[in-house]
Amino acid sequence: MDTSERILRLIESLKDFQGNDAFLAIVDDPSDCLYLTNVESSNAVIYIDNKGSDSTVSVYTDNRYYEKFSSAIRKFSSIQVKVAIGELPKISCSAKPLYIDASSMSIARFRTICKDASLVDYHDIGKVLQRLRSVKDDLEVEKLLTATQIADASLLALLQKGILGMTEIEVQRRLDQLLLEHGADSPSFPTIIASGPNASMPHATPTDRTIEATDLVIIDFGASYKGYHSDTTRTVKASNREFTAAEARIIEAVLAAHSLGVETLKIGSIGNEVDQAVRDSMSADDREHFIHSLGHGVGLEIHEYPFLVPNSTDKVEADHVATIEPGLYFAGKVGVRIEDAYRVTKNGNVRLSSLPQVIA
Ligand SMILES: [Mn+2]
Repeated sequence: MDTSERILRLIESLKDFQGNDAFLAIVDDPSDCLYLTNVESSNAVIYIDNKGSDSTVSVYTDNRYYEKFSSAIRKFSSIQVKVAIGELPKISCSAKPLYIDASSMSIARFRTICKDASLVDYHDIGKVLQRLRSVKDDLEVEKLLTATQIADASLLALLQKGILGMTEIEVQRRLDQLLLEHGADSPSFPTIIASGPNASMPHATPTDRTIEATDLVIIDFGASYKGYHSDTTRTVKASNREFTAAEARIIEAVLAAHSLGVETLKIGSIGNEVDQAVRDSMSADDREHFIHSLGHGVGLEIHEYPFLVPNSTDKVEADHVATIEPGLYFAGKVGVRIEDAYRVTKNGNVRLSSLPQVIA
């Protein structure tokens, strides 16, 4: 999809938002601006001034990005967009409803923009933007798939050389290096390497602990590629040995929970229901050891709509891409997590990674 089509789709969604076609929407979340313009920047504010079928769209940035935005926007086929530098224009908000993403815009910026901020009421369009971005077009899926393939190949290369005797930090650095060598722009997020007893902490930071032959090691990592993120977790043996009976039991339980999550992730399912179904499928004992939420959408941000977490009312739609990542953690002993991202299709969903879920 041409990115200018995305702006038009946003305008249509904003008209539906409150059934009002006169509004001023201001978008300043960096991922939203990237989504709408295809330009990565640290300073962009998009004004959409709408009245009926008449839309004036302006991107405000600074000299560092002016040329990039101008050339991206020259290619727009379906809408006129103006690029400008300098101070953000002040607006009077009495004429039209003001639409902003309240979780993105700072109070400082709000006060800069609004002539009389103390009198201004606003309407939060955060969810409108999140939902628009959550449905991935083919180009986006392609980038997510490439990011995932880079991650797959990097993990296999890491494990081929082995990780026994290295510290967690050394493994983290090597995997990050492999991600770059395989074509990632950067890791998606700080790579998690949690070995042995450290693996019972779901978001452990890598330490200088040396990986031992009897360890299970949680590797949670991803590649960022052209703005899109992959997110995968595997729990691997540090040496060439059989799983112990206790490890095998935990892995089977996590795999069963994962499969149940995959079955439940389909068009029309609700975030909290997917999470709850997985929790309900576990034994009462295991349930105590599943200490985080089930999954999340992934795209321009590593965690985005739809959230598969308790209390989430997010509704799963076709072409959502979301992770399923159940885990079981036994404090000070062991942890197992298996995570993959799935694209929701009309027949269910399709896994993006081609790594085996348990690496023998
Ligand atoms: Mn994740």
